[in-house]
Amino acid sequence: MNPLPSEHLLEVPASQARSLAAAAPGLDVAESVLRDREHQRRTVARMSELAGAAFDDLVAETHRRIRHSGFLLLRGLSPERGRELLISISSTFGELVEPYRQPWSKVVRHIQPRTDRVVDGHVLNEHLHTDGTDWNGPNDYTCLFCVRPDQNGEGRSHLLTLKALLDTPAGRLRRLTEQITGLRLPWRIADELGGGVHWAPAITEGGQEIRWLRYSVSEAVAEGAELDPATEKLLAEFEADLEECPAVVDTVLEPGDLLIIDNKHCLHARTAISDLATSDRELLRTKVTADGSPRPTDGS
Ligand SMILES: O=C(O)CCC(=O)C(=O)O
Ligand SMILES: [Fe+2]
Repeated sequence: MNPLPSEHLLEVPASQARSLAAAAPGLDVAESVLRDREHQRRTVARMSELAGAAFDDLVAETHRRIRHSGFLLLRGLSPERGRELLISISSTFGELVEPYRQPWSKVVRHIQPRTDRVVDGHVLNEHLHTDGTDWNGPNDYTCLFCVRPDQNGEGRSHLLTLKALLDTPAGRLRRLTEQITGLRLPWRIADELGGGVHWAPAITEGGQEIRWLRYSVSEAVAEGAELDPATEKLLAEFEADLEECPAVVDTVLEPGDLLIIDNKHCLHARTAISDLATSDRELLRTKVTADGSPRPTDGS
């Protein structure tokens, strides 16, 4: 486990953060208008107009830095303006997507321990995973804005880039990673997106992209998709060994941190929280599909 390497940290100067916070009230970030890609584009343009170089330079630097790094932590933004900052910055990466279209589903999701999804006594997000594994076309970016960390220092963030995983020194995890690469697996698609099973590899041939949450494969198998016992064993071992990978980065999000994750090139998780009901931890999350990239329901 490693502390956050400097290549993944972008410290926002206080003056820049002040300009962005001052511009935020000028944006319309009501949930009701957020599904409209044109509105998202206008929000970016408006932020650029109001904050000027403070926004344009930050966005340019963020895009430049994340291109090869897998994830980037922007530190020093105003925690009081999380919603506006998250929306305006993440919309520069593409469309903010929310394909469930249910009364409970939101473009900007509040992530709180008491509503985290628990399966077999474990919160799903405690396992290193990528997002959108139950969509045909997973999102390209996941953006997490920290409003408040857990009061006991739990719920630390873990990150593992695909590059670091593929560079794992010879050993069991290396072998499992090689075995899994290119292997077509069944993924259970969310009922809200049409249900059924979508076949795709967890790691594409040549190690270009990763899609990983063992639960989505297990759900496809429960649904009748056929997977031989040797592959099921391989997936269980891969899941367990990932957590032990020496390249995992461990860090705690602070109020005003914006973590941008390249969802096809980096796994993420949070560590366990002992009392889900009383934890103060609160994040805001967007999922982004890059313009021109497969949409959540493409190919169904
Ligand atoms: O709580 C976290 O830090 C991670 C949340 C997460 O994985 C998600 O919302 O997809
Ligand atoms: Fe996630």
